[in-house]
Amino acid sequence: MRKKKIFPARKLRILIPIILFLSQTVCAQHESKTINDGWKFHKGECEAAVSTAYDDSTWNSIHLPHTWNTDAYVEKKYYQGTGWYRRMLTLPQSWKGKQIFLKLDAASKAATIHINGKNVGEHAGGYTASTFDITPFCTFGTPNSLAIRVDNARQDIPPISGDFTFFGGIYRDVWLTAVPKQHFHLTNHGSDGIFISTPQVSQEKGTILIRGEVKNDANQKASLELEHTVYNPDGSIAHTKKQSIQIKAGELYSFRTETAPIPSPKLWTPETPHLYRVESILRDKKTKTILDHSNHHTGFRWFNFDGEQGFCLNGKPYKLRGICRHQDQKPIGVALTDEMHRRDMKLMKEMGANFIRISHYPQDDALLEMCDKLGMLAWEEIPIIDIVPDTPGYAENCERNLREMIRQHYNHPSIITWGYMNEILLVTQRRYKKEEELKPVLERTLALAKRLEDVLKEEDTTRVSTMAFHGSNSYNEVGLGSITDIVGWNLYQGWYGGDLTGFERFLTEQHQKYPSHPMIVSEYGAGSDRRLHSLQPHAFDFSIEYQQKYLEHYLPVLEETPYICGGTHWNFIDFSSALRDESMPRINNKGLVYADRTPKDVYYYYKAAWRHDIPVLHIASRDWTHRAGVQGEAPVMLPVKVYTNLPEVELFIDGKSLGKQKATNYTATFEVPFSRKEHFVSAKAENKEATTGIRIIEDGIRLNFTPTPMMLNETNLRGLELAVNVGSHCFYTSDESQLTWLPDQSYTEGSWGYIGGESKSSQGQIQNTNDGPLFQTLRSGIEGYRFDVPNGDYEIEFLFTDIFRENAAAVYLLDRNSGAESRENRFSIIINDVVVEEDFSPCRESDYFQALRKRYNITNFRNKIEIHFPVRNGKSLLNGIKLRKLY
Ligand code: GCB
Ligand code: CA
Repeated sequence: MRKKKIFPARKLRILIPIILFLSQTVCAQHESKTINDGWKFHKGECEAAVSTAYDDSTWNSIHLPHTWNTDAYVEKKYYQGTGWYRRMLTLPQSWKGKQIFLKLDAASKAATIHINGKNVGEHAGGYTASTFDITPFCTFGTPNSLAIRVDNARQDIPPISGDFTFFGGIYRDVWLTAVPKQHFHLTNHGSDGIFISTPQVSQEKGTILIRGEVKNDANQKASLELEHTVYNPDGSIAHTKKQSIQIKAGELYSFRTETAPIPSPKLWTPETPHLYRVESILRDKKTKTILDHSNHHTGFRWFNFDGEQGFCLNGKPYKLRGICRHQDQKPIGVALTDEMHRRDMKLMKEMGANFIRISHYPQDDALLEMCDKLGMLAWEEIPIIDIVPDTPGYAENCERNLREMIRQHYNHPSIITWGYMNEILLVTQRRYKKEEELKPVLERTLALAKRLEDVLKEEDTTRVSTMAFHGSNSYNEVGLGSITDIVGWNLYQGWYGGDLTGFERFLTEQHQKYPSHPMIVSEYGAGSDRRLHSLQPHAFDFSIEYQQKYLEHYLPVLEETPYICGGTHWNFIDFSSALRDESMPRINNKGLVYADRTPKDVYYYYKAAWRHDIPVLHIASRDWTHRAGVQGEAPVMLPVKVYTNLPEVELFIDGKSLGKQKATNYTATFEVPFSRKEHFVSAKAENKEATTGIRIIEDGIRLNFTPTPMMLNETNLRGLELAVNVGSHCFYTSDESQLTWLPDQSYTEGSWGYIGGESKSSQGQIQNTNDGPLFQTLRSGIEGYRFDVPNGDYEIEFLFTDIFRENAAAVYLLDRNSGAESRENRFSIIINDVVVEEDFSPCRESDYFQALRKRYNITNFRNKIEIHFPVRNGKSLLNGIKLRKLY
């Protein structure tokens, strides 16, 4: 047995003071912790909650991060109003004599803090942090009541317009900090009061400039020592500097130290994100006790934007391969954990991106930390969108939010540009058509832009300024184009209007007119819905294949046009936009990944184009797992596309080779014969690897297939369920039943199809169904439908939704259906001369934009089923049809 060591009393007498001394130096420091747990929440106004005695036992128990707006996934009119958060806060006795700070990383849009019934302060701005010195309001050792009123309805705080949900709540961390009376300036616009830059930077040498302020909150002057240490990426010390300072009671002391040149610094690039650590320590001069300390990362890099050459990083041309990123995730809204933000950054990096537009507002520190660490250049902006209102206080709030963003994220080497306006003329021009009405709005827009530009340059001379414009030269005409250092263009040719080639035409024209303007394509994208697939995709059909087609057109233009600095795809994720309808109501589905972050096919297109260090091979239209086709003679030929960065691909169906193809634009497309209920499609390619020689890269997917006969006869009708997405060229697979509805076809003898009419569609949300896209397309003025089927018993189902009502879309939505005809449509339905519905009006039976399904059992004695829709008023219409053989 081991003998227990027992300290003799004499030794203890020596040890105890040492332990006490050590614990004192530790305790003396800056202590920070989250207080995310144990909150109570009440939706609605509740001024009484300020009072210490208020009984919140009926409120909901919640944890932060929290948002009250998960309703935005269901309701267009999501809750915009007030919410209250309450919590008890007991500060340890040992904190007495310290300075206590409360920091909210984000509360949207505005927060008012109350402690023990007293108003501590307010913060206006939903995307930047705010720090309050709560020392005078608190007691130690006994509970303090903390009540925070949050408001997401304020119209004097940006954003007030935009294609995304303004989620309300305290949706990022809340921190409690205790520091000795002398500390860094922790209430400096939500920053930690230290600002690091690299005034000299080249291959040969770099210097680091550390600026900041120290505050003395004591009643007597303080003699302090301030020490900065710079650590090399390998952890060794590159530089230290110490200075003595004296600060009077209650005063702020500004410091500014530049290191000696560090020779041959390791440069920060997205490929080599070398970080130098800067440690700043504040000590008591006499006792050497550490009072405050902080750590930051910085990096050595320089860059340049040029109208002709595009972007240069560390002296070399460098294409910005980027994405825009919103911060929400269905179904939790914006209350994401840090790991979720980090997960997004890893996914973008994995895809090969080197640039992110943090849009349309400042985002979580976790995201910025990852930009630095993973190597992702960044554009960050404040959310001034669509129009500048004349609301009192608005401009001041914009200015403060801009300063906050810059100070809070100043130290991140990843950030290269700050932005402050997005498509600011979009709603402006739509709302004010008359010259005299427009003029004052343009004037205040320009005035605000100039004011913010000055503020930006006052705050930060090391980065450039930017704005994002929608595709109209009017930005240049009114003078906005020349205010910022660089311009971003949000371009949607081939989506909201025009054709795909309009994209490069627009850029060429801009470049010719304004050759000195450095340009980024700050947005481009197309919506997609995994339930919709098409062999002839076109704009606004929301098919997975149109998104592919659109991006396969845009990306090469961005890559191959030297004067374009780069692009940021809109958007990395399918994000929440409560006002949007379209195929997935409440969601803008232009993501490269779905809301749950499962990659869409196009994610792999980018990955193939951008990653050269690893082989990429991906069979596309992957989530089209229930394929269907009309079969003339077996088998049905359907295209299968592969995304790859390897030179050549071989495709197999059920192990049988369909030959090899060279990839162009990172794609290879094969015509594949489908004939069975289940197929296994696989792709193989050779990758030449430096160490191991040739390695075979493979991908494979299992696909279900349902053929529908072109010619209907006795032999092929068994089990027939012929479902047609009338009015559409898209296959639609229901999420709920997995039934695939075929694209419509016009009737030919012996087969089936529509007679007459024209296809029409709407982006309006369809009620009563989760199969919206099926009902959003229809044939208007359809005369009839015909199936040349043999005699027997059948079930026929009709899908109807009247979409012919003017639908006031949100003004910022570039709606394609505005101005749609408004009418009531009434018609009869006759099946094989039997009138099954007389003077039927879909909109009267279940209102406009409501799904309606009608099913009839019939016995066919004529060797065909002939349906007619004689019109009584307006036009006939049909959104879907299904024929099932019963007996
Ligand atoms: C834009 C806006 C962005 C929208 C996007 C879209 O131009 O800047 O906020 O979400 O278009 O999808 O329409
Ligand atoms: Ca349809």
